[in-house]
Amino acid sequence: MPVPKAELHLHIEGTLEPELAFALAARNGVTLPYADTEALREAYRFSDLQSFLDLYYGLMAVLRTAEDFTELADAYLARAGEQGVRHAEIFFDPQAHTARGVPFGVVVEGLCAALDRAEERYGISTRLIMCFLRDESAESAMATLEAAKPYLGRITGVGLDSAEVGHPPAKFREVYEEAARLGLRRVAHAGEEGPAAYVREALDVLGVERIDHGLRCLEDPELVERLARERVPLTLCPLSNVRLRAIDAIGDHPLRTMLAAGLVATVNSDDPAYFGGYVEDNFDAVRDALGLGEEELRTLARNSFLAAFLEDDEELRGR
Ligand code: ES4
Ligand code: ZN
Repeated sequence: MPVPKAELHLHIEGTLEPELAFALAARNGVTLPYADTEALREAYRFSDLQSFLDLYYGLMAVLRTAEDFTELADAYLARAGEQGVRHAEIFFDPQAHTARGVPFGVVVEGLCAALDRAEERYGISTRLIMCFLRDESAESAMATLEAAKPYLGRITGVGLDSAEVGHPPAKFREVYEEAARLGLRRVAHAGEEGPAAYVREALDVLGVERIDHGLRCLEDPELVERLARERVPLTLCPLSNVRLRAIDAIGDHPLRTMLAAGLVATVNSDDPAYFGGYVEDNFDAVRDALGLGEEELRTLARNSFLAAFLEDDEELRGR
């Protein structure tokens, strides 16, 4: 039985498995530039973040209707339940859909139809976090936040994802200020491919409560000390780091060093359909490669509930 855990770094579009992609393509009359699911899987050999993002955004062409988003989310939640997930904070990329003519409301209503049944069907509580694409303009992010206003009852927070290098957190200062005024929780990807300085900037300029990835914080000992002291959770994604070549091999993952430094590390799956495994597969991979014991695995699971945007009573149930 997998240990009960919260998943805090999961892009719903990154759960699109090749079989569902082809089924949706057929249903929606979309032609994919791959002969079949096998040919598509063959293309999942990434050299860096951008090479992944190009394929990831391309494949989203098959997601068109609210039902498509419902099916996508329901398939993820079913698998997450099998992997011990009791709480999931789910990222989505509204701009990747609105840019293709799929309205914000269609995406949110589609996702929520699945999320609303998750507690009853799979025993999973859920939250939605909308991410801004950092390689798009701050104006586009602000317009997306504006488009979200009718749906804020369903959205817990904002995040920042996509191509990191050259798009520092400070570019989105005003957007995050407005998000805070609206009562939204704040997170951001930082230190995945970008430098430790981006992690610092996400904390100081955007006021984020968690850092997604944060791997490169290790290049700045003072920052590591601060993250540990302030108990800022890091949502690590070990299999993602290997597939996107942030590290050479799973055995090189610095998770052990991070735990020893007192960092509130969590283990998550990022884009499981693309990176070779869901969250328990990530736990298994680091356990086997780094020789983690029961104690460390329990700490990781406990950290996931501590780092979640849950109310106190919900957090206790999770543990
Ligand atoms: C992402 Cl692994 C990763 N990094 C940044 N942005 C993303 N969006 C989806 N997956
Ligand atoms: Zn991510």
